[in-house]
Amino acid sequence: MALLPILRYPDPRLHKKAVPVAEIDDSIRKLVQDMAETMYEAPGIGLAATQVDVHKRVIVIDVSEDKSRLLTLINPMIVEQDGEQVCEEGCLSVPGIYDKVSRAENVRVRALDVDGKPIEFHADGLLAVCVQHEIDHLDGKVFVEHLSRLKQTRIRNKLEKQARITA
Ligand code: GNR
Ligand code: NI
Repeated sequence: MALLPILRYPDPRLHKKAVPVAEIDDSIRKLVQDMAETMYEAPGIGLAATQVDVHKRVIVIDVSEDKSRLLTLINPMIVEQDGEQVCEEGCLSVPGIYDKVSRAENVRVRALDVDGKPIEFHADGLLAVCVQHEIDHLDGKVFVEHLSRLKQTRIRNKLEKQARITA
């Protein structure tokens, strides 16, 4: 197991589009384990491979209270969605920034689990938000891109300044 470094906005690598996983081999299983460890340690409720600079369609999520329900989704897709909810979001790649984002309230998700078995489930509430947030990462999109250009510029300036101080 290993903790992986998390890319920070505005790193251009956060905008790469991840490719589907063709075969779930040992390297993918190791990636999933390391991503789960990294997510729990952060701590966060989700992590996309893009955030650890691996551009493959792999996400891990755990929205349970006691962090006992790891969900691994490989090649995830939303096959149905409806409704709208607004949630205050944060992101491990955009530390210290929280803002409201509007997303679908209900989603139907199709993916492979870590054994390569096809799974399909319904999600609402926070789990639905998290799945949409993570699939956005795989498509190279960070949650701040749902905000106004003005807010994006302010966030970018703030994090660039912070990076200069901590460097
Ligand atoms: O830990 C996280 N919390 C969170 C809160 C509200 C909406 C989305 C998230 S995902 C985030 C972890 C992360 O950055 N995943 O990509
Ligand atoms: Ni995120």
